[in-house]
Amino acid sequence: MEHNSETCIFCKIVRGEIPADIIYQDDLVMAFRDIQPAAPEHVLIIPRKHIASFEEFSGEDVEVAARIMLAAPKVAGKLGITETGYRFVFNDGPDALQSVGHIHGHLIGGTRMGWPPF
Ligand code: IU
Repeated sequence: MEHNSETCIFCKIVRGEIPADIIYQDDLVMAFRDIQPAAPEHVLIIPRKHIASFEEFSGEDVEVAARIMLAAPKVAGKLGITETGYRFVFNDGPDALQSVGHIHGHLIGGTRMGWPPF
């Protein structure tokens, strides 16, 4: 898994080196469409800062963590799924199948989902 901000694919998106379909951004977070959508609407919300996992969040990142959560309803509003609802999921570590080592929340919706996810 990627732990280096120089080569991290999501850091490249943050730096504008790789294009992305950006839905929302501010000074601390960015939200863009997943390239392999798992649902009719699938947006990733990430910190601009390279934070690999929940374990890497420190006390300095409280505002970043809050801003990720605050971005979710903004993104849902732009996607038009506020009323129908959505899921906001973080995969952290191997059992959760995290594949990109820059923490990201999957905001998915636009369809009726099932639970549990396995
Ligand atoms: P995961 O929870 O780490 O497995 O999620 C990684 C997601 O990043 C996955 O849904 C990919 O489709 C998505 N993604 C992307 O949107 N753009 C990319 O360049 C790469 C992965 I690499």
